[in-house]
Amino acid sequence: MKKNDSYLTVSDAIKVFDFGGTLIDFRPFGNGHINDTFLVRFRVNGIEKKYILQRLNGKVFKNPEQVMSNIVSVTSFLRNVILKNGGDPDRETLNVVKTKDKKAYYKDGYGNYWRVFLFISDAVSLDLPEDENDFYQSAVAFGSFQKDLEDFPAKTLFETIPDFHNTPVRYENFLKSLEKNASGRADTALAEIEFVKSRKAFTNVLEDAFKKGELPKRVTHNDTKINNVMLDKDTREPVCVLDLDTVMAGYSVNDFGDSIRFGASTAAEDEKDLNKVHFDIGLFETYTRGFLKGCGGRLTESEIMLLPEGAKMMTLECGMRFLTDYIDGDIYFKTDYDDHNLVRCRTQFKLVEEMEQQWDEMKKIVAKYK
Ligand code: ADP
Ligand code: GN1
Ligand code: MG
Repeated sequence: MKKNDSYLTVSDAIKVFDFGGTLIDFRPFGNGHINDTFLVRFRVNGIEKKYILQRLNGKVFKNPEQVMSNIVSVTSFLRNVILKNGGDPDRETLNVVKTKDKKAYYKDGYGNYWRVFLFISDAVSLDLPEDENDFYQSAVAFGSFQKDLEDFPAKTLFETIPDFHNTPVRYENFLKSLEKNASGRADTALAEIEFVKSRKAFTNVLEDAFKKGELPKRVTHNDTKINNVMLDKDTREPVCVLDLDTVMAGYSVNDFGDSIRFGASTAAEDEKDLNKVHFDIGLFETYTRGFLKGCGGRLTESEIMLLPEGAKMMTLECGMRFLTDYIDGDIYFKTDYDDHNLVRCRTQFKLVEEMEQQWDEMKKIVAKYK
């Protein structure tokens, strides 16, 4: 956070919420690309209690009230499912801590939105799976998320970021950014721009399947990176799905696909050495197995057969979003250095290429699980 930003200080924001007890300390936390996240520690009756305080990214979320409304309704629904299953709802879903005047969030005088969740203890959020089982368990977690929200009416959710995973619309936006070239950087990304343009036809595949009735709209998470799930620190089994800002109606295959683009890679999303970046088909199969187990038979046969399309679509779309942001001048994703978004888009395109090379194999794998 820059010192001269017009922001309420974190310590002032903390005073607004109903923590009880005395503040021990707070510090920046996690590796999200969007919100500002802080770990806040309090002492309540001699016991240390941890919370997550977040300042929502107002550039990304134009209607924070709608974001919070979606989160409150989805987590209330999940609470009941967890209770029915004999689980611990304080740990297995996000829990909103209200402000002293009983609101789910606080809007400060600068227009920034703040919110607090109970901290999920004794659990880990990983930026890369440490072994295959971690990836498998994250798949079970996101699959179960589908199953647990099966009876939640998807239509009642606000579309908090319009066309978030509508790839043809993303493609049109990419062309508009290119036309504008606000950063003047388009010349430095000619090969990457060509890569996207030559895949225009593919961007329509899922929207077409939806129009043909082959792909239902369900409640989806829409940001299924492994660091958005918490695994138990000892058993490494799923505890809680986090980062519910983009819960909306969407395609299950995109939830599947976003995890693949991030976790079935042999390197980090921003690895500069492309020789280290490969699509790992073994991990693709591992995730397929875990996701479908978590879904518990809820996906239709045509959805299962479109899982490879979801993987390629989310990887291409995310690369295109990084490239668009690079051309726009880094206005959306947090970046640590000048070419960060360009580096990120290159890893995604490398993965897309390798998926294309192994397409028949991917299709064979999912067919085994129909
Ligand atoms: P962003 O949208 O910026 O990715 P997240 O909501 O994913 O923000 O939070 C960033 C990180 O903070 C997560 O990846 C996770 O490591 C950590 N985190 C978020 N909420 C919690 C929570 N309730 N308990 C423990 N850790 C959390
Ligand atoms: C953002 O917030 P975070 O870091 O979990 C982004 C995702 C991208 C991802 C790329 C709201 O996710 O869509 O896939 O970065 N979230 C939003 O790492 O745009
Ligand atoms: Mg996150």
